[in-house]
Amino acid sequence: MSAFSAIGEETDKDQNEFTPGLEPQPTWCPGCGDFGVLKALKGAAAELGLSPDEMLLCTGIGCSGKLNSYFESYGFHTIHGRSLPIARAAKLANPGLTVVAAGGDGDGYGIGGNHFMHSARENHDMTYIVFNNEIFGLTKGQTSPTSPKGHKSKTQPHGSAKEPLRPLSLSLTSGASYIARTAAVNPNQAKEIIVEAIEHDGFSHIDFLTQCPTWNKDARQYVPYIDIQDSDDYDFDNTDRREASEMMAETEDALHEGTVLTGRYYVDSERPSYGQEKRTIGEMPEEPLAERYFDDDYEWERSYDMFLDKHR
Ligand SMILES: Cc1ncc(C[n+]2csc(CCOP(=O)(O)OP(=O)(O)O)c2C)c(N)n1
Ligand code: SF4
Ligand SMILES: [Mg+2]
Repeated sequence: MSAFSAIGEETDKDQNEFTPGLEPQPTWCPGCGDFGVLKALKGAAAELGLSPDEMLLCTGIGCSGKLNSYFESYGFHTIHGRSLPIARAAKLANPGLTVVAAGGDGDGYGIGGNHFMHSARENHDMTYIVFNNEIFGLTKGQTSPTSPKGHKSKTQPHGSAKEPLRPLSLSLTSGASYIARTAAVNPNQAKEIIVEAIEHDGFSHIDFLTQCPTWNKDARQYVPYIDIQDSDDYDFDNTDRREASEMMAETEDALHEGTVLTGRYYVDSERPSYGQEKRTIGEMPEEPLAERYFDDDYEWERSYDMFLDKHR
């Protein structure tokens, strides 16, 4: 068993392609849910037949942000809350790349919340994984946007007086076209969801419940969970916006009452991604922008000259 298989067994040999040659030991604490995300992402990349040079993984800052140190692909460990704008720029410059952005609940729903909303609204073709452990892990357990009301921490010693943010509902109203919730305690479901999210052409958001046994002592908060697609109790059409919205609200209410629901909440395969919209109006390069540097025949358009021509 490698250092990366703390949760679940290694089943697919090809996953090892995504383990860095110079294998850095993860500095995550024993039992941390982040191992489950790494395991699921490696499994998904292998199942999709991707190779490390076809992928870009952009991460934010936090324990979650360390993901790309342990995942072999192109990587960009960005600044706090800023993985999405970097990921978007890379996707626009090189449309053939499979782009995954990842970060924590503080990173993505707090300081980076604005980027989350607008990346979803614009339907950029990428997968965004948010490690939701309901606290700031790296900085030692402060209250985060998803901490439940009443949650005690060093920053809220008498218990948080704030209602938590509702990530699934926010994602839907912002415009994400694939929305799912999974949990590190089930890397198999998580892997399947990541596969679907990467295959989806548009902005895919995965709210990934990850336990933090060090700073959020209720580390088994995500066990047991229910898969809404496998349960007869939840019959809804996840291509219908209104039904998806109701299912999300029920899920978000249930979480803090101790019932953990996971699954695919919304899938809109009809809506064109941002890249597709840009291609339609002739504003999207077919080849990676970087190739222009090697193309002797390429006629550079100077934006300053274009500006002058337009206003002469
Ligand atoms: C601009 C900026 N503000 C604050 C910090 C300090 N900081 C580092 S990680 C972090 C929060 C991490 O929480 P989360 O995003 O939930 O990730 P986790 O560690 O829980 O995976 C903060 C506030 C920072 N690095 N940069
Ligand atoms: S502090 Fe929490 S989130 Fe960070 S590595 Fe340890 S268990 Fe994981
Ligand atoms: Mg966190």
